[in-house]
Amino acid sequence: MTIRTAVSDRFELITVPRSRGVPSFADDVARGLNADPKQLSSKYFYDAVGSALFDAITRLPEYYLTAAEAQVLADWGWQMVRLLDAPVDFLELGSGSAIKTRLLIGEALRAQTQLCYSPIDISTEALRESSLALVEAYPGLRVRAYAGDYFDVLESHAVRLDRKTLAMLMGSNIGNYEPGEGRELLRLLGDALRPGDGLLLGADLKKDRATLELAYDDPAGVTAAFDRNVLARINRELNADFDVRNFTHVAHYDEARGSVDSFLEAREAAVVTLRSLNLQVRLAAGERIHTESSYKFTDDEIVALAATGGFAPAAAWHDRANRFAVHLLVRE
Ligand code: AVI
Repeated sequence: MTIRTAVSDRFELITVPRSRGVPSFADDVARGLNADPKQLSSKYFYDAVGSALFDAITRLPEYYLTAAEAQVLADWGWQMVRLLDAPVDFLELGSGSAIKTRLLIGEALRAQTQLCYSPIDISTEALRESSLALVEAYPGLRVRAYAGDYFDVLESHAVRLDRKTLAMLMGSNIGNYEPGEGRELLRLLGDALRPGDGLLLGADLKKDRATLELAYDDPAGVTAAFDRNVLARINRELNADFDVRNFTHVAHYDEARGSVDSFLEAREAAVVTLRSLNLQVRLAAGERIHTESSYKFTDDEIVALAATGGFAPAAAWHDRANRFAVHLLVRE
């Protein structure tokens, strides 16, 4: 059952609950720490502290992805919103970084007088904050926001699209899904759209190991703090006693899989108690917990992935240093 709230006359918030059978944070953590090798899902990075640390990451010179994508949008956004023929509405997976979303909204409102923007985000608070700021900034904008997990929202068929739609999956978010999950997400997105609708897909390009590993292990230690925060979150929410300082952040580019993998490596052997889960976990010295995969792509791989959702390539743009790609794909 979805819950609709009219926050203002131009901002409606639709809450989509978790579907049954989806594991909770506690179940996922228990399963991941009992697994061999140990793992924690990167989706749990983003509590309030983790989101603030990720924000700081996007401003680091080593984490070039955000600036590179912003440059592509600044250079080519005018073309992106016009290639589908106005008027369009936007559907974004993610509540949108202020700068990038505003760039495209601004461009669209130069080409048409009205725009409906539908962000989907797990965080109701992030949605509320960014949506209120957007309707205030743009008189021609209406926001219909969906609070929930991308998969739950798309599977619930709660998304209402009245006009031709340009969907957006930006910021290399697709890179955090294992390939099978990424294909499933694109299939669901393809199902939600109609033939002729578009998808802007922002993905990081394959490149040399040194650049990639530095982007995910900055010398100032912000990414290390971001990674370790997941253990602090487990301590806070599941009454556990990880000694966070015993874990070193490791980023390794696995060239065969095309993924930068992040791990937390125990310096010394440890026994951790998770009281809420009634669970004890043993780690050997040097043992790693896998915390994130960040996949990198070639242009051909992006096109092949999008094809699984029924999308055909229409146009693609790179930043001036060829580090990051934004593809426009059209639902067939
Ligand atoms: C959100 N996501 C696309 C980021 C990435 O590049 O995989 C998360 C991140 N992890 C470490 N640094 C940034």
